[in-house]
Amino acid sequence: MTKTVSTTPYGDQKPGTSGLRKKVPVFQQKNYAENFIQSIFDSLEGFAGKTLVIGGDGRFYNRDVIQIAIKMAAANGFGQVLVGRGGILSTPAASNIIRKYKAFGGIILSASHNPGGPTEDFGIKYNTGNGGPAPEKITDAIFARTKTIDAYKIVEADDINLDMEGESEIGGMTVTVIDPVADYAELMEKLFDFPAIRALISNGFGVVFDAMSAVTGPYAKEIIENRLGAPKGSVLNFMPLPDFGGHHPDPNLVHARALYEEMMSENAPDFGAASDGDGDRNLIIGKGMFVTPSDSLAMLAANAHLAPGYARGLAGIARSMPTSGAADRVAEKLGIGMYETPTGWKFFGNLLDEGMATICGEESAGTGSNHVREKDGLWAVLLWLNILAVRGESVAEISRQHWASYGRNYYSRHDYEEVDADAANALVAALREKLPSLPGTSFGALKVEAADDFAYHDPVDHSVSDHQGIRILFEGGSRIVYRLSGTGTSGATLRVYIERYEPDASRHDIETQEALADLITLADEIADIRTRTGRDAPSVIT
Ligand code: G16
Repeated sequence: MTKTVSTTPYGDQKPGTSGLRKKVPVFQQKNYAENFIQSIFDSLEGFAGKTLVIGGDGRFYNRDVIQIAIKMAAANGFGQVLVGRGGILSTPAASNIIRKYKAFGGIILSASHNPGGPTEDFGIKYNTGNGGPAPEKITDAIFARTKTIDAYKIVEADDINLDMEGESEIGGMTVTVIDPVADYAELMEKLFDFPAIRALISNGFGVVFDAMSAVTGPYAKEIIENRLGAPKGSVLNFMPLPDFGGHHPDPNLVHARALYEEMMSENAPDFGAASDGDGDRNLIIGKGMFVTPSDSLAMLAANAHLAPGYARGLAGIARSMPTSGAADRVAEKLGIGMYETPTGWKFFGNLLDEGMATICGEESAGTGSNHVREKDGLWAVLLWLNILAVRGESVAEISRQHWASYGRNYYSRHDYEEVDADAANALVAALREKLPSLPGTSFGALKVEAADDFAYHDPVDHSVSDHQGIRILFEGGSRIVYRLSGTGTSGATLRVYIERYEPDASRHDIETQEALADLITLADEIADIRTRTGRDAPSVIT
């Protein structure tokens, strides 16, 4: 039976860079999740009788909100829900399911790389029929609706058994519990040369993949161990846990430190990788060689034609603005389009749908292609393995050769997490005011060529997104970029992105922080970071 429940609005349901992310106790407030889900449905049109995909990264509160979302979908008139067994669907797998089964859209429950548990983070995001995150036009409409909502619809029914595959019916709607891995594994097998990767591994090439007790465990077990023949135990932390074992499922050099140390050790395997909470980010480390996400994008783009799915070449490459310019040099050499978008995978959607870009990437450990409309951690791992199998060289050799032919973009991101939001906003406002006075100014050997607040003009739908990050561009290709994160759940996170281009191959072996030292000092000086945030050093350096 469908009932309409009266509710009152919450004022804080503005979706950020990737959906609504809050602490679990916030989501547990009366009608909080229901209000947001109903606001999603109220912002969409024409879904009666259509299919909705629902799944999440298995974190604490996942199962509860899945049951709510199913009952609300039924009450709102969807014809079918496809839900992953156990409530599990990685973000890229959900994107694939939406596309493959021509669903109207999908609800993905995740707070990505943020920690999980009763007092940690949770999130809800809506993806459209192309499989990608809803564009700003829709997230703005959802937010507007959350501010006026006065009722939501839900059917009164027993919970669905999420642990058994098969069909059932709820309030006149069909619910199909599906295998979360099968369709995704099949897609990967189409894109990559599995026999070549299998041969590489059977010849003793060592692979280790850390699933960080998050969603990619079942996917990596099936693909890397079962289908590609890596020895049992190659996939670490493969059981998705509601609290990720108490860790941050964030595949960076801080939270995947153990993997990094293993890869830098004398007996390291040939290839180490990790993915995040919901399976869309990746970390790539060769024996003795960490590959930055920006470099990984450039190297994957330069070598993608070696994988069957990309044998015909790329139409174009897209990267978020703060991502290093390494990929731009590859696009230039290949004579293909290069697009610079704001942070947020949603901005790649139009470029992918229009066939303008084939591969996209972000400094925040996201890489992906037109095979789905989300970034895809395991996809990046498999493309690397395919390239390694064909080239027969190590990650370190491929990286060095890449720098020798294109030059090296030294790159680092410094994060100041959970700083006072007012202080962070004041810092950005002060920088904005300074912008007109900066061009032409010299700081030691560094001369400012241009300085602006990045605005994106979407070449497809002509929408404009302003205030996407402060850029200070120096002569010679160095850059400092400042922006506030849109994914945090408490206070503000200031991100400072620092980049220097080094064409000279004899200078490609400098430690990154050392290579960037003058820019790092200057970044603090120009924005007055220490004084304004009260912090002596960044909380995370990647
Ligand atoms: C999300 C977005 C990415 C973005 C990242 C960091 O990733 O999908 O496009 O680069 O957040 O955003 P911010 O710098 O605003 O924190 P994920 O993996 O968290 O879904």
